[in-house]
Amino acid sequence: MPGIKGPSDYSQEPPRHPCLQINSKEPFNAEPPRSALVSSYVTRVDLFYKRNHGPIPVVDDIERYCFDISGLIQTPKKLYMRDVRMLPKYNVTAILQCAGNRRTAMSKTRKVRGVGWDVSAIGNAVWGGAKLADVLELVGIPKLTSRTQSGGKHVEFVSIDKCKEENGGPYKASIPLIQATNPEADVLLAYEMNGEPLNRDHGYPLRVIVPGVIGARSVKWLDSINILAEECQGFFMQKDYKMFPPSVDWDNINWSTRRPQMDFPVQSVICSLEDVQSIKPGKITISGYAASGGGRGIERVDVSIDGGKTWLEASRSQKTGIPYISDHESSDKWAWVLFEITVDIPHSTEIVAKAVDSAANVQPENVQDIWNLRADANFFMLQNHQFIFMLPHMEIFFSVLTFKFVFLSVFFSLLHAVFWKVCKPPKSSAHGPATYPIIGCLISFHKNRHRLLDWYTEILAESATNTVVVSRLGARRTIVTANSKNVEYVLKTNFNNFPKGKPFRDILGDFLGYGIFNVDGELWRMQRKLASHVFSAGCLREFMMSTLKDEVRNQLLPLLDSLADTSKVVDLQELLKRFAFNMICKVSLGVDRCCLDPSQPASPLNKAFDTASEISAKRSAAPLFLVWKVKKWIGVGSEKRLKDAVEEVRTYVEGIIHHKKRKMNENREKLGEEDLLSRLIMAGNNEEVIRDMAISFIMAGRDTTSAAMTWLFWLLSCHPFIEEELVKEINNMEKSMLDYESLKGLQLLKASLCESMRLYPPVAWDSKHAMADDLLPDGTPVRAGDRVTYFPYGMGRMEALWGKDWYEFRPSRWFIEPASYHGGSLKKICPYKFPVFQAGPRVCLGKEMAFIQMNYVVASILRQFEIKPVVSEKPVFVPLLTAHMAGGLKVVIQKRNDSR
Ligand SMILES: Nc1nc2c(c(=O)[nH]1)N[C@H]1C(S)=C(S)[C@@H](COP(=O)(O)O)O[C@H]1N2
Ligand SMILES: [Mo]
Repeated sequence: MPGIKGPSDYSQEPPRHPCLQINSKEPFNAEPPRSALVSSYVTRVDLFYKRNHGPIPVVDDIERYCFDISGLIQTPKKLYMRDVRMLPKYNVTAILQCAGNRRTAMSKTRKVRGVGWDVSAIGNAVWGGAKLADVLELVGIPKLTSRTQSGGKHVEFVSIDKCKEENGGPYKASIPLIQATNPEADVLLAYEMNGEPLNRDHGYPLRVIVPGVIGARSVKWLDSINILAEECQGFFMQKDYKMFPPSVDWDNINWSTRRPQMDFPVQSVICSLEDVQSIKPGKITISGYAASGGGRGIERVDVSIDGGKTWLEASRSQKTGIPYISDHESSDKWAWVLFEITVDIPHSTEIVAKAVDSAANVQPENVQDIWNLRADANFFMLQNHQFIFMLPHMEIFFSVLTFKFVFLSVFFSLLHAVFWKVCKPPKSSAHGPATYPIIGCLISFHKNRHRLLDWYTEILAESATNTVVVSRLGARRTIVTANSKNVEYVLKTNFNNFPKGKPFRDILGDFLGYGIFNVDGELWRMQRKLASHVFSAGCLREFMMSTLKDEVRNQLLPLLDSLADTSKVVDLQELLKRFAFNMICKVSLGVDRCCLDPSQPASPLNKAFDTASEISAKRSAAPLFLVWKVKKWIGVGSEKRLKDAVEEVRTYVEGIIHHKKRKMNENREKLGEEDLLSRLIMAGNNEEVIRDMAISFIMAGRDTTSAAMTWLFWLLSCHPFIEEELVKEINNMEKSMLDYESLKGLQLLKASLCESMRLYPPVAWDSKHAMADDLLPDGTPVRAGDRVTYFPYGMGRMEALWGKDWYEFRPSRWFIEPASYHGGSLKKICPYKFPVFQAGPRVCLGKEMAFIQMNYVVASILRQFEIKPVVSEKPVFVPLLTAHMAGGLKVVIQKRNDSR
């Protein structure tokens, strides 16, 4: 058609709002955050979901733009925009909703295909345009015609965009003629959306709006209208957007047995609780939308705060000032209804909403019952389940522990295996069920057993989606991934399906008890809430800052001074480890240090921690899990020593708790204790939980930061230029005293630390265990019980994520403008691309503190001292206990000449 064309590539896409969550980039499919839906009755255009199957058409001359109406009619006609505008203009408030809305939730039950959508592939808009019934009168079809004289019964709308599904042809769809010619059905040829001309994404210059019917029939960028005897034979009418019973799957599907889907079913979605982190027990307001198809009103919305046992009715509304009455002429029949209810919620609960429409259709209770192959209009099937955790998300410190055990168990179960197959998805994993050819075998595994991390990194890099599936006869299937989309899915999007799982609880339970690292579900939520509350208190940061200053000034620097005087060789890693141990003991228990000097013996508590963690780690290293179980049962060998060490740690911590409690009782008025333990006690927790939490904190804070700093010092010794720049940055600081504010200015230092953790992450691997069958975003199927391991070490080394020079230590890659180190700003790096602090609900709570501590320590050392490693070979990264440097880092320390 003149005036408009459909491009064959994506070089001319319009600008879009950055808040949209992109489900597919080309073609562009995106939806807004849930909160955007309930924030207004009419959805903003820029936040309205966008659903495309090809590149967005381009109008080059609106004057010449026209469309044909032809087919089984007497007088075919060409219509221009001015002809359409001449007809009476109607404004119809109607939702547009994709049949794929909520497809993602659906796919959690069984595998479905298509672009994934959360709950926001829906919007409510005021559409302005001519009624199709009036337009069809122009070609001689009277109102309320079900069949033209020449046998036309359907109205087909054809667009101009080029769609893959139509083999490069245009998108098209049809509706029955009787609906098209019924003025009451309000089918529009719309040129306005919310009072503005349509924008390109939504069909400029002219689109069809079929109210009450799935969005797929509302064809955008109208190019022609055909009157047909049969419904449209296009892909989206015949091979898509149909519903099938659960017995049908992709192998036995017969598309012609079902009618194309038209009206959508009744449904409701809770939108207000998107940020579950901010929810606290007590009064909360639950709000969302409810809608039904075919112009049916919403009779009721029921909300349950006990998982469906009892129900409360929510209030419904549309336009302000007008009470909503379903199916009344004062309400917008094609629009959605917003609902709201304020409830008092207990600690943790499951909140569910369900809607009933004016035809008494009720949203079904269960996904499984009504699962359908394409998961179209899956809102049929889903009540809006939302699990509300009361806890802000984030794990304390690095998830060191998990990592160790995961790694060990993966490593050694691999090592002792007899049969191997390491499989990876085929490079071309476009569509259809992926097959997994065998690529690895016993031999290559054995050849690589000394460099397992790098070997994994290599096979992940070779895989098209940076994901491999490792399976071994009789053992748990393990999916190892370095794909940030997958990582986001496991750590956040479908968090509830990926708990740590029992395998870890078993191994670590004796040591960590019910500590936060070692539990899932309710127990975890409770502790997480408590911990994040404690961590977010501003005074804890102050306490940690003053402790840090004190420890550096009075312990670390004097020790380095004396070491510089003697030029003795010391293990910097051990020194930094002890420093970190002292810090964490002070901050979490409020007790004093042990000796920093590596040549002096460590404190008994430090030693007991070492023993307990080492033996726990070795458990998973045992060739057979049974070995340690048996040993434990009869209480011999390493298991005996573990028991003793755990006993010692526990007795010690319990002693501190008792002492604290006594002191707190003695002077009740002075409750302002600053350390974590005091806060836990004040929060009134069970003593065992307090003890286990404190032990978990210490474990986490113990030797993660020290490993990161050790690697940084080594990397700097290989890159003297960067060290020089760093020293400049530190000396350029306005104040000579380092404090919280000035630390934030040390951008190059922060970038260098990130860069060191990218290459040598303190947590090299971490795993979760799937509760139910699932599908990762890259198409890898997950079965219930599978282990899913994300791999920060490999991720830091993926060309796909960091470019060809990933192997280089180059802090400038963290800057927005790499050329200007000093004063430049750092890029925001997606946490799922760089998950060294984990990410999502269990993200490390101590992340900020870890950075403050590392910045402060490194800056304090660098400004006064030079660290000279005494060996020059490349150190070895051992990810077993913590990701430390094998054998430590032996250095001599010298005073820096230009130090202030
Ligand atoms: N020409 C054309 N029309 C189309 C589509 C398309 O890809 N091309 N997608 C359809 C689908 S599946 C939906 S859900 C709606 C989405 O409309 P929106 O992008 O304006 O929200 O448009 C429909 N009309
Ligand atoms: Mo759609």
